Amino acid sequence: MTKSGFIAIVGKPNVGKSTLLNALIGEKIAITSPKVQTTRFRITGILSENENQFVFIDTPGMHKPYHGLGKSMDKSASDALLDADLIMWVVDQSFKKTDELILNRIKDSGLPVILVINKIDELEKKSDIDQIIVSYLNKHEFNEIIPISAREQTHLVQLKNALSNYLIEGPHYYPSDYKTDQTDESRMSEIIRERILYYTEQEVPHSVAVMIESMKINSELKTLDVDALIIVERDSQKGILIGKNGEKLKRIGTEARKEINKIFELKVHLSLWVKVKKDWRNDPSTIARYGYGK
Ligand SMILES: Nc1nc2c(ncn2[C@@H]2O[C@H](COP(=O)(O)OP(=O)(O)O)[C@@H](O)[C@H]2O)c(=O)[nH]1
Ligand SMILES: [Mg+2]
Repeated sequence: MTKSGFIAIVGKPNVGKSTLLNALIGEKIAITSPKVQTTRFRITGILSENENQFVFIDTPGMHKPYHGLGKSMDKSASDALLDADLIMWVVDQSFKKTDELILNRIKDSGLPVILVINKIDELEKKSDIDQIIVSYLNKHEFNEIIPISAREQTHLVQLKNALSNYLIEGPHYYPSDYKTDQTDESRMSEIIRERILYYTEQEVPHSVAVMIESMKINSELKTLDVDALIIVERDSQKGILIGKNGEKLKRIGTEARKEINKIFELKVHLSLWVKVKKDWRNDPSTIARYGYGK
């Protein structure tokens, strides 16, 4: 009998939700970075193993939003709970007052919750893990509590076994070789954005949107020609992105292309363009157009 389930991955920004998704699927499905609020919309990663199909929903971190984009990010995180069969709450430290927002939402959902303590590779002693566990124990009746390291891929088998107990008998939702419901355009623009996050600081990473303007197969050269548009909020940010003699933008383009080539079978030619669109993060139509409003 086959089993499947939608598993919402929730947690604060930066606890390692997207890293965990990629580790579980074994491919870069969602981009990751040390900067908060890297993930802007929900991303599905699908893992089919024998009779089990896990449909993971990676979400932007749940947080109190300050601008239009933040509101849409927080909403997509809480909406993910509506479609889920079970919740994986990822944390990387002891319970804090700021965890109450998430705690209340998972309680309201009434769904089974697996608490995942991530980044145990950073802890020095086993008793540090116990201390974190204890701080959550009286907050909720968790169905399971599992310490892992997404980065080092420790205890992921235990985690999958635990999750499989909460899958629901029935047909699989997706073909078994299907890994994500993201479009190719979305995966490419996210990879470009990941490189931008890596090379920029402060406001710039948060002010950037990337859109694939065109994709054309060049049958002579057997390449895929991709034009991508990078949108920023201010002229000064455009200058920072392009860099001296265009060097930074060139580096971003080269590294993004290499990553894209790993995923897609065709060799990619990538052209990047930068445009200023003032205050786009507060403009609902722009947020929707860049795919963050869904
Ligand atoms: N040491 C350590 N770092 C991790 C682990 N998992 C994720 N990280 C790092 O935490 C940061 C945030 O990760 P990300 O997956 O983008 O977090 P998200 O915002 O929750 O999706 C990145 O720098 C990751 O490399 C882990 O198991 N151990
Ligand atoms: Mg993320």
